[in-house]
Amino acid sequence: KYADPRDRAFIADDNARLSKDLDADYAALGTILQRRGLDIDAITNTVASFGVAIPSWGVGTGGTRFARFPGRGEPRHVFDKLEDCAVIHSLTGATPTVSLHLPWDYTEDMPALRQRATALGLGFDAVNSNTFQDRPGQPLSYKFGSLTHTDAAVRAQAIEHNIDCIRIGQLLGSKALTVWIGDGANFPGQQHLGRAFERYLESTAQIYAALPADWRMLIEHKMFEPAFYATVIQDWGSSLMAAQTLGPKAFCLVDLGHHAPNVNIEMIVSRLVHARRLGGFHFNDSKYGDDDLDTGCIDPYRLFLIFNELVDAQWRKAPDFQPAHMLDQSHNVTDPIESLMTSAIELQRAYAQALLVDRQALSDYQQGNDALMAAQTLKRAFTTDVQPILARARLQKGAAIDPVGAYRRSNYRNECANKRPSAQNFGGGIV
Ligand code: AOS
Ligand code: ZN
Ligand code: ZN
Ligand code: ZN
Repeated sequence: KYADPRDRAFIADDNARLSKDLDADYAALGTILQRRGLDIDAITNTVASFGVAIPSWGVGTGGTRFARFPGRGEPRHVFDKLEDCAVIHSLTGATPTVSLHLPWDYTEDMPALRQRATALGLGFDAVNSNTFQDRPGQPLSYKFGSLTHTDAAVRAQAIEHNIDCIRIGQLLGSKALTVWIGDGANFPGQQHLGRAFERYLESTAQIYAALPADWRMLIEHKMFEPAFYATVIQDWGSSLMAAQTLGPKAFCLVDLGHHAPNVNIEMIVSRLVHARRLGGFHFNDSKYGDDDLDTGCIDPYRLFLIFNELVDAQWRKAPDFQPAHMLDQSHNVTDPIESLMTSAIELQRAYAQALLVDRQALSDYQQGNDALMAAQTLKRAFTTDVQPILARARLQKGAAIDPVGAYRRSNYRNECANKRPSAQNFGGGIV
């Protein structure tokens, strides 16, 4: 039997089974935190205010470079994707926005898309341009690059597409453009490393010039893939140089999977905060490369350490600090809706844990070079089970205490399988 998981009454009904236990757990945790001088309700309210954007490409099965195994009832187009995003937000209360990818999400009637989003209680975060693949009928190919191509005509086409993305984003109420390019070289000598970067700066300057006053441009770096020898914007150094060259509306976007294994990402975050250029995140997790696994599924401590830097920046009132939170994942063996709900919650978990850090004590231990106690101060926060805080934050907002459980009970996926018979033409997701 199908029940609409966005229906408040359905969620309230589901919560009724669980609220008594939650009250007890919440009270117990409240007592523990009180002993540490922390007010649990204040933390719950702060966590409740956290939101992360759902990537439109994340609600379908992503696939790998080898194959894509479509799931049942996948979204057929951007309107279906919005419906799934609304389910995620209704059940978690943590995903009020959607990040679109163009042209994958292109529709003739953008105002209608915006209207539908508003009706569903959703807004739009950064729009992503796509010059890493050719679209059917496109005059010039990106096989050898886009914004950094040796041929000025290809660069012009890529610039034009990015400016189109800004125009479309404006129709949707979006306030940022995320630019990731696959440009680079597969062989030493294939490309002049310096000139390619110069061409990048020239091209992006033209995109930057088209940004509305209240917009940001987010530059996403990535170490490799598809360019396996040298990627033009391969690291945060190149990204920061580009942002600083372009101007105050350009910021760096950190996709967690875009670094070499073992790279200290929280340190990069700290540096970008210092430079006032931390623009936002593509959250995901990885063990090897750009794995795009569910956030927090491999290394939750690393995620916590990143949030520790973010909370520290808030605590210190770092200037120009308002990073966009977005997910960027590829779901191959799970129901994407379940993965995205779980990931949003993992972000809130890391945030809640970071809020528990005794910052004054940490600062004192750091000042006194007490390495052991400084490390323990972080560990103590990280090892606290904040589950009741997360569940209460959801309950307060009319979302589900147990989002995955409620989702499964609603039979939403089954309903989609009936309503969306041939979801074969789902766009994108392999990168
Ligand atoms: C590519 O590796 C990047 O993560 C981009 O953000 C990309 O646009 C997104 O993953 C969709 O493929
Ligand atoms: Zn990304
Ligand atoms: Zn990526
Ligand atoms: Zn990725």
